[in-house]
Amino acid sequence: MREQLESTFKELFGSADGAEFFFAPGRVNLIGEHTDYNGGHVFPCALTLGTYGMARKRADNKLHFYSLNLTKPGVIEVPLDHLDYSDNYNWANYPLGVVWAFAQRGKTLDTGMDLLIWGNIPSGSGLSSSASLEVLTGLILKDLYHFPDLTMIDLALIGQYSENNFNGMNCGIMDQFAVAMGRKDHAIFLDTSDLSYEYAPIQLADSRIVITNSKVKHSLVDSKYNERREECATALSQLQTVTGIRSLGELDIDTFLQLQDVIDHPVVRKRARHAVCENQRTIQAAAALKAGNVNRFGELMNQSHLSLRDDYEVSCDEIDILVDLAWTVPGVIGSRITGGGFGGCTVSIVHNDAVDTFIETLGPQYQERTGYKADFYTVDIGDGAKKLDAAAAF
Ligand code: GAF
Repeated sequence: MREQLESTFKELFGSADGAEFFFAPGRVNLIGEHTDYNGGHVFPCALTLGTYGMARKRADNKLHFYSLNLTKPGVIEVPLDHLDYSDNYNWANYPLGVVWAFAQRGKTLDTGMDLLIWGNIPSGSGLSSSASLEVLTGLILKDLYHFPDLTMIDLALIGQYSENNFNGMNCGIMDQFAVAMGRKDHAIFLDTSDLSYEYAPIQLADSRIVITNSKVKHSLVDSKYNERREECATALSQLQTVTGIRSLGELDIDTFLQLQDVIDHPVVRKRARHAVCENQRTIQAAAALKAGNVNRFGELMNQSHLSLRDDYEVSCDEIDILVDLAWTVPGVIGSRITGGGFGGCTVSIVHNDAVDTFIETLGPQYQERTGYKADFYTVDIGDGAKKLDAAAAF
């Protein structure tokens, strides 16, 4: 792909002289879903799939964005003195939002930029193609415009800030953090209450991580996500009338069960129960992985799915079919929905010897029952966002 990026860059912007290459991964979350905006723990890892960017400063004040992923591409041009969201900018609202967020932090760009991107994260799959693009843009701006004081965690926070305030999706920090801070063959055990984290080696014995893309993305995902956040905020404020907690993540399960009646709406109570229990499951799952207990890890993944399906109600029929089928395959250690929900992907831990059977069982049966053709990725865990050296091949 490198050659194709170079030749397109030349074609669009005159020459490729002085342009640099960057990469930011996608992510998969192993467990700890919808806990990151509740001060809880998450356990994601960066993928080797991701977004590549080729970029160079311009002499004028124009930002040029171009994606090789679009079937009907075109250069999107935005002047630096009009950093406003526009539906016409489509995907370019993500990099544009990051330029805007840099300016909000006093890091104004002195000139424009040409940015060409290409990515291999399936879009709409819930594997964080938007966070990947945000952190990629942050890294490019840090490098090209010389902002050495910004750390990778700052870039994650800027990405989240731009997604919340420029793109209107009120996400937590998990995705941008995993994309910025990922480490090869490790998951990140992140406490979102204070951003302390630990790298956990992925010790899956004789098993692999398999992602199954349902190819389904239900509408209103962002608004339903924002609605869940509000429900958790309501639960918290009602609990705060009887306890001094600052987030749902501070509660253990017993304390929650004792206090839960203060939450007046049964649906809101269920949402909070998910947030509290999922956080505790994530802590237990990280400990199980550390102790080499992959089966326990799998059980916790399965429980996580049930909670996301029944209490948090962010699954959907197609995803439930995939998970139910996965649970019937011998050698499947755990399987659950991953990411924000309402479609997207499942993540499963599958014994090496069972991977083929897993795909042969789920593929046709899922297609027969839903009409969709699932995609399967037996994934490797990679590093976080980085600048690529001049000779890097991809
Ligand atoms: C989406 C969000 F962007 C994350 O912040 C996180 O809340 C996740 O859904 C659910 O765990 O990916």
